[in-house]
Amino acid sequence: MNNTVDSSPLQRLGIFLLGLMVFGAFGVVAWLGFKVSGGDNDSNYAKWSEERIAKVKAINDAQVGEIIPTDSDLENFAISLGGKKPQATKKPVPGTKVFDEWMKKQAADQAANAPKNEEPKEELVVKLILKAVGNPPGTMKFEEADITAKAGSKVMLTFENPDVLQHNFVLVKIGKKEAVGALADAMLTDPEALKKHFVPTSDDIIASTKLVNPSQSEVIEFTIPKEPGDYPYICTFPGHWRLMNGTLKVTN
Ligand SMILES: [Cu+2]
Repeated sequence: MNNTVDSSPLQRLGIFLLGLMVFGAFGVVAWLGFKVSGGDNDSNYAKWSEERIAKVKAINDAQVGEIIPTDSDLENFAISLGGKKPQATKKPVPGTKVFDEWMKKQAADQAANAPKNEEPKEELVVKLILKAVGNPPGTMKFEEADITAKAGSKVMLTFENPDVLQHNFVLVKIGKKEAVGALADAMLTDPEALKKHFVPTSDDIIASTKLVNPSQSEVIEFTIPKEPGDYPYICTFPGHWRLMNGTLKVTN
């Protein structure tokens, strides 16, 4: 039996090329379709995302300042409207005129009942505690080598003196420890020194306590400087400041 159709190599090549063309044509059509439709390319995705975000934003913006009514709120309002009562249900349906009126009425009521501009609240007072070292007695040091406070804040500082000597707390401007310390030492010869609680008269002093007796304490209130930095504090009893000093770290 020899009924097979024999084809020449040229015919086979022709069929092969035809197949290749059909395959390629499908590919081109698919690619074109993808391009024309926009496909899932990045620019389209970004555009669609922007549109979605804009829609959500519009919905959110429309709701700002509005109140979400409860079911009973809506029902009571519908009943109060009497003749305008919606027929199908007693509840105003969101999106209807009645519902919008209800929302407006609630917003107006809320605005009318809103508290008037309140008095500005009292500034926050931060409490700080500073102690003289009491053990061993006569150490002439502050227990805290540094304390921290926020620039411009109001502080209530408690200075405790458990020592056997008298001490005070004097806060001075940045870099003025030595200058004020020298004035403190000079008070040894000042007949008014005790009256002044051994606090020198100087523009470099920001805040100070009186001379605090052993086992006593004093509370002072003052405002922390607005400029951040390291503000020294010292005890201005003559001779103490060289040992008895610390740093108030003023931060933003
Ligand atoms: Cu002292």
